[in-house]
Amino acid sequence: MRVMAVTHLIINLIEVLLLRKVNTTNLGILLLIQVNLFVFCHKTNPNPTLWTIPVPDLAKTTAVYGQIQNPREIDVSILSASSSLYKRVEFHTMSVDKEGIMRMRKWEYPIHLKPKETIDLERNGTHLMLYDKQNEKGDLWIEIHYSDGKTEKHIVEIKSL
Ligand SMILES: [Cu+2]
Repeated sequence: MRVMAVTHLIINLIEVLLLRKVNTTNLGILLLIQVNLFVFCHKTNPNPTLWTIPVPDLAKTTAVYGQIQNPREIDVSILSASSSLYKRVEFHTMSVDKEGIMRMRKWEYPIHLKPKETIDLERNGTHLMLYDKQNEKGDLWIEIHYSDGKTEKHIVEIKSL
């Protein structure tokens, strides 16, 4: 992503030079745009906060655990989630029914989060459910799409228990 931001900078500089519009204001604005781009490109969470366990190659679904946090000072909603290797991502909650059996229930979007609220995803508790495996190879990551337009990318760590 750093390479991408640098490429943007070079392309923009060439454009400005070709148009002979170089002055300090233009350069200042350009620099500001590039800094923003750079920050935007670095939204990937550096510390894996989500994890899963290895599943057999034939398995089409898997569950993901960990934490998803709203770092904002304001309310926000999760509108949807997507994954690199799976077609569909759902939030599931677990609850005990009248017969005393643990059941998974789909937590419908939008999922509301208060300021600084954290969703704990744990085994036998709320979790992410990934459906319809599309690819066998590659890193597993999940993108969370928020109501404020931001997308958060989480690399999912594979933990063997
Ligand atoms: Cu589930």
